[in-house]
Amino acid sequence: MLSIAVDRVYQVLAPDGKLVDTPPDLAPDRLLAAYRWMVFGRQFSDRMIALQRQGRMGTFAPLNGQEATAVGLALPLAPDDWIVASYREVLAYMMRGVLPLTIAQVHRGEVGIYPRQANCLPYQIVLGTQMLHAVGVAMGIKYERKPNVVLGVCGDGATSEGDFNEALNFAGVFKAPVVFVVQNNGWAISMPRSRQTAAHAIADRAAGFGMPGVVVDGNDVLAVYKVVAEAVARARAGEGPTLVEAQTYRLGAHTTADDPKKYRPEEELAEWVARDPIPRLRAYLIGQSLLNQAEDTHLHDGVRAEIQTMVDTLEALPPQDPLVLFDNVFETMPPALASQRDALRRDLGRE
Ligand SMILES: Cc1ncc(C[n+]2csc(CCOP(=O)(O)OP(=O)(O)O)c2C)c(N)n1
Ligand SMILES: [Mg+2]
Repeated sequence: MLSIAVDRVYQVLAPDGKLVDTPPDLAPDRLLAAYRWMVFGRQFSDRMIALQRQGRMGTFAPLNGQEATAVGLALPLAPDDWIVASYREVLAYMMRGVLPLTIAQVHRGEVGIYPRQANCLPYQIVLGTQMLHAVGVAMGIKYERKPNVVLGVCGDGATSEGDFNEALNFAGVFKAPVVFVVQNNGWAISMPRSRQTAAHAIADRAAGFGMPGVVVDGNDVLAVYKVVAEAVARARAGEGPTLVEAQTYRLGAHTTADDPKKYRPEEELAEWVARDPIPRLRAYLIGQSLLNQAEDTHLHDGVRAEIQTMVDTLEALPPQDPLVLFDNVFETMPPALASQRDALRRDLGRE
């Protein structure tokens, strides 16, 4: 079993940044890097929303408010571990080496290629499917007797999909080296968490799959790190999967095509603004003398400049050749797809 109790929401940092439990053994440079990634995620998300509003970007799913979960789950992984996730976790993918430019390209409707060494499968939009892929990768690792672990990540809504349940059941039976993380942000578009399961907590469902379940404060990056690190160590030691429920909240809309004011109470948002993960970690870092105001301003400016360079690069790219759509899917293209590609080529006037 895990050392962390299941019957409460595990926390290391209170919302004011004060310690309520032992912090993880993370060197100052890693703590600062985690903070910078969280700031990066917030600014990236804000910029993507602004670009979409200006007609310069396609639909985007903001991650504002969920930065601590994305960063906390990626932080304990070894380079050869894997993350198999969904549209809300692009920040975790960037930490693995997927370029923000690539993520932006994908959201503009282009084909984006992840570096092989990032060990991320293309993020899924078909809810819950990625949990099966995660278990598949984990079983491959097990057969090959490699020492690696897979993180499968989905939202609270995805837990109602058959795929989620099949994935956890199979992983439990075969002790796949996988950690399941549910980003419970309280909502699946306009559907509240209470409609996904009658269980008290999503993590309580772990018992039915024969694995431990933990509830963690998803707005506390140190707590997410500790819980995921322990679950990863279990999986690596051959002890099987764990279900981690990270309780968080999306401060913004489901996507740029949604208006949460139509279905979410204003007071709920205010409650979660007070638990914002970024000021929480900043208060801790300042309290530990690892960051001061001038350094924080400098860090924010550096992130802003990096994102501006990314946008400039993106907008200077030549239009992508539509035929790229057919590449990178099959090692040997099946005849049906080849004939579709040829038809498009003819339509484009390129005999
Ligand atoms: C199988 C499937 N059904 C429905 C949808 C439409 N859809 C897209 S996002 C979403 C809500 C997902 O909620 P949740 O799993 O909690 O993730 P969140 O968006 O909150 O991160 C729905 C219903 C989909 N993408 N895939
Ligand atoms: Mg959700």
